[in-house]
Amino acid sequence: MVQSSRFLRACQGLPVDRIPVWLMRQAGRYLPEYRKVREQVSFLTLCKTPSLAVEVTLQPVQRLGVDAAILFSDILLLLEPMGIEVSFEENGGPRLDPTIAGKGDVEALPVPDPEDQLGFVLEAIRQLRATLGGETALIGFSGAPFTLATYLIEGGSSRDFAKTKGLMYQEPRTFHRLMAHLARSVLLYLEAQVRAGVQALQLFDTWAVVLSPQDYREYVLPHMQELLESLRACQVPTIHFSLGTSTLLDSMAKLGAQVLSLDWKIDIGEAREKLGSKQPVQGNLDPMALFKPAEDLCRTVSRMLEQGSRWPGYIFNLGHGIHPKTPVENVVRLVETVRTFPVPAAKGTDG
Ligand code: 1CP
Repeated sequence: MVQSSRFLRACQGLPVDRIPVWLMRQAGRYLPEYRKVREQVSFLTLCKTPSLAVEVTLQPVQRLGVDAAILFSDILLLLEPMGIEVSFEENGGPRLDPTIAGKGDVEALPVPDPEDQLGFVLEAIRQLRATLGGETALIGFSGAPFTLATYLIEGGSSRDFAKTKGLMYQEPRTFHRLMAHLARSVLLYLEAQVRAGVQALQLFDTWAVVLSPQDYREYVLPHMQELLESLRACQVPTIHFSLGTSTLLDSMAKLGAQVLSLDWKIDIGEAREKLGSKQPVQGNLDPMALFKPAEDLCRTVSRMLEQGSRWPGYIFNLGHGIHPKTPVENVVRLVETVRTFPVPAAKGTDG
């Protein structure tokens, strides 16, 4: 199927007229128009009010001209219909209560019904698809099972992930059961998002970085492979994001995701060399590079574009979310640099 959106074409490894770009956390506190909405409502109210979620999803599309919109929501919202109370302290991290500590807790967790319990997310998707033109793709997302498990077990953010690894090593069967439960819940949630209209799916496995390659292979990889295999039936591209893409790259190449989103700790050229010309990739500017002086930033980005676009199947993005204190004019400049980067003719034709 020929796709009109250059983002969707790049996800499939097809040639494009220019390198598509979007940015993780492109809707967020660095944008004055986002802060204005947040002065009126809490973060959770924003996520749960479709008209407001639609408004902030569109803010970076309008200001930056990015090639994809990502639904404004949060990975932790899927945990509420499991009976977990989620709260966000102002300018602080999330809190979850109660936490998961053993077999009984895992067995008591229900699988959420997205149509019934996360209808506000699906309604925002329907409104967004009715608003966005064919050029700007709409990305849906979920936390990946391991990253969701860390929040359930730790009760929030963590430095050492001691409780998560404690459960993993002391009760491996319980841990696998939790992963299977989360994988099932994520599958149903993402299928519902596709039915509502998203055109690509990103799985955020941010905290996989804390695992050794062996533990990743043992506790995470099989669950992810099964999930991604089931998602194939949705017939939309899947993007796998994680930190730790330099240490876990070998396993991540075996996940079965269409696109691998890379963090900044590996050169994009080196990653592409390792993964081969057929593996579409996304990334991988260090979000802090947006604090560089303008000329340095442009040089860094141009070098990345040259290395990344050696083969088709490249989407420009950051290696993680934008920092809230990022100067907005640098973000505008970044997107403009990508949008005007000339794709060599040989890579921009046939197709
Ligand atoms: O207004 C605010 O200050 C709230 C800050 C905020 C925002 C803007 C949070 C709280 N979440 C979000 C939006 C969000 N989160 C999006 C929206 C779409 C976009 O990218 O524009 C997405 C995709 C997420 C995903 C998310 N939430 C992840 C995975 C990606 C990543 O950043 O690693 C994670 C780990 C979360 C949890 C979360 N949400 C918010 C916070 C402060 C945290 C905790 C992060 C941590 O534990 O360090």
